[in-house]
Amino acid sequence: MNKNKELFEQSEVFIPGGVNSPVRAFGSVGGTPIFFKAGMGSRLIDENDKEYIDYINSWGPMIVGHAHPEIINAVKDTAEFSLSFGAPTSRELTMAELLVKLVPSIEQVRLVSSGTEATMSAIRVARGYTKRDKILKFEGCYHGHADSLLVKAGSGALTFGQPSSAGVPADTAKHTHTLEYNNVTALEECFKKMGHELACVIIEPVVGNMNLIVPKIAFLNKLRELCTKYDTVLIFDEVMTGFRVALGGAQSLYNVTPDMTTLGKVIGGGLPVGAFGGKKEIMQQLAPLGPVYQAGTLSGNPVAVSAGIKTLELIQKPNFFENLSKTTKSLVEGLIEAARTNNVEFSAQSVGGMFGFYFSAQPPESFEEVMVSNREKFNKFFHLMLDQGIYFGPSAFEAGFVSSAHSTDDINQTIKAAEVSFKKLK
Ligand code: KE4
Repeated sequence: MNKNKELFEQSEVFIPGGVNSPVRAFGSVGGTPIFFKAGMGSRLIDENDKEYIDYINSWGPMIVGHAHPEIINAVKDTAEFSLSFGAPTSRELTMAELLVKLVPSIEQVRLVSSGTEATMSAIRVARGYTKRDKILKFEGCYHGHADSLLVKAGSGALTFGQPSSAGVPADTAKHTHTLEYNNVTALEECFKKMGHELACVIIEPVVGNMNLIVPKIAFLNKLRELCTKYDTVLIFDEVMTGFRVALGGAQSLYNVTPDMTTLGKVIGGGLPVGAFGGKKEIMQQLAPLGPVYQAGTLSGNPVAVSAGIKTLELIQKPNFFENLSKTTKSLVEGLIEAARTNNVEFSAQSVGGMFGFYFSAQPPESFEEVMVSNREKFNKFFHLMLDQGIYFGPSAFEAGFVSSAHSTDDINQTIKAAEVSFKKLK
């Protein structure tokens, strides 16, 4: 009996859709979600004891691989002295100092328990600081599931073809304006029309939620220029790109300095940690100093922060990102070559430790272009690879992730499986 099927059917009785996050349900690729019971390094083991090479990495956090001994020990060493105090701890100070050191645009930072809390709080601070209500985001970008951000969102919201979610009052959504990503003209027109009304712009500086989309540098520069001109807070949502595309995040890659940054995923090392930070004068708006309220029972949780601190220590090792980028590039190049030799229309690209692949001749540069890539082929490829023990994200609208635990053998095994899959796809 396939335990995944059995567990999924039981889960559907007690949990909506059988999952605690929609993308996990395999809704857009079809088939039964895989229930995992263990991970180590680049590998996952499911409940049928089948082994997979993991390219989801828990959607980014597991950048040094699963069950890294030093992270497990850091968690154990902290947990044995209680799991939570609801009071300040020295570990939160260590984490804050680390984030300020590694992301120079962050002068002050507050820890929360998820990326959604980070972006939701950053928006509220920006609105409190500017005393403006309107916000601007980009179609296909996903910033978590706070009401004002579930407007033409990406990731699971896109996967299910519901870019704007039910349950979000029109009165809330009306303050959220959306533009096409990488469209400089639309940006200029929008600011000319409502720049002085915009509290903030929130953007994924490299998009990972409508598959991987790379920014045009002119677009990011124009965005920075306009936010400065109109006193609009520029928020880089680096929940996914932070400590994933480079040690200093996408802002260090493209040399564009935001006013605020949101973080998550890698900074928790697999445990629930998010963060938002930026200019001190903006962050001082926060209670207990200022009028913007924000709080959290488990914010800065010592056990979760210990996993994050250890992860951030490990990724600061010399050449960590050079090696991670090299491994990710070799995966992408191998996939492209395997598709080419089998005459399958395919493209792929990577930025640091994240990658995207598309059944279209070129990588998409906008939401519109993503929507025309061949989803049917993606879904077939996904399952052909899954059957061979290669676990890519179960959606054409997600990026993939490589860890420092992925070996040359893992990459070679993946490419071999891709050759078999492309042959069948032809
Ligand atoms: P969380 O609330 O899921 O921790 O973070 C929300 C978030 C915010 N900003 C960006 C750029 C993000 O990518 C995310 C979450 N990413 C998705 C993956 N596309 C999480 C996976 C899921 O929803 O299950």
